[in-house]
Amino acid sequence: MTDYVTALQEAIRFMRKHDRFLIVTHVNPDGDTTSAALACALLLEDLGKSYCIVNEGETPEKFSFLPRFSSIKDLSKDIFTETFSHVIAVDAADYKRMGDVPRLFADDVNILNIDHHPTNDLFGQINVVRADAAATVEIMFELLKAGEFTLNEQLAACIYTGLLTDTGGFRYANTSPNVLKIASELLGYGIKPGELAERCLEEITLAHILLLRRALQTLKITHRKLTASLQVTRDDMREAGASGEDTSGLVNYCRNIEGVEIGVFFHETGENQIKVSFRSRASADVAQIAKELGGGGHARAAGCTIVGSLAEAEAIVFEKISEALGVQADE
Ligand SMILES: [Mn+2]
Repeated sequence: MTDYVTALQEAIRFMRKHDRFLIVTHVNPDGDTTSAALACALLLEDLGKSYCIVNEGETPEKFSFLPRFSSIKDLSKDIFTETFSHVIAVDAADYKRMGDVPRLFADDVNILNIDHHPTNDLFGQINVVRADAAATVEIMFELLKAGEFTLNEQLAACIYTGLLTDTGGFRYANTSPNVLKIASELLGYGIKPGELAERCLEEITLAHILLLRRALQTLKITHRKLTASLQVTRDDMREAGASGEDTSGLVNYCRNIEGVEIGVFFHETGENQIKVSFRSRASADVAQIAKELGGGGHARAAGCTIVGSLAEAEAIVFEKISEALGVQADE
């Protein structure tokens, strides 16, 4: 058996053996981590186990159609009276990605780490990590098969949603034969692909558009037109009535410009705190750039947080991009 198949078996043993679990999604949760957590919850229910799903903050309302969504807790708002010895982390590339949630961990904690990020540092006691999986839900599907769980419409909706969001609607380079094979099987369980795509990918909030209007005023084309970037300040967020969720997708406008290799989005999330999102088109490894700045991700999509002003963050990021592309920012 390969290490991966062995790890899947260990994960199933872990879920069968213990009774109560903490399922953790990553900070700024997306469709994949949320869907993977809910799929995990459904599998645990199937085994007669109890669980608590926690994110360090809010989980986007747009995923509220998913089964058990209302059971996801917000560490910053909800009250917790217990600690957990058995933790399942989904779609978190490293320990830091769980944010403040580890404060709920017991001293004797055992972590099952299920993830598909190439930058995953194997922080669990059990690590089910496959970097060539398109999404963590793809691994959840393999776990479900390996454990001989029964697939149903609710599980199918979770897994399909994670695939849909992490492949950008089956468009990104990670859309493998396996992804489409799984999607095809899931459609046999009565889920509605048009409705799911509408909810996850098409529908945008008014705040998002108002924020885009402001962000576009900051558009910068640098590095011989190979880089495009946008910025959003806390004032922009306030005036657009936007929450963090409304910034999602803004970075794609940069990357989508003809000829641009790297798209960058700078988001001032606090005093001297800048969240930076990267997207690349074909060759630049933005995971490497993000990792050098204390973040992580995938070759085509990555992110990090920089301490400093917007201007300082821009200078640091542009320098890293110059090194990666071999082109000065002002050329
Ligand atoms: Mn993912």
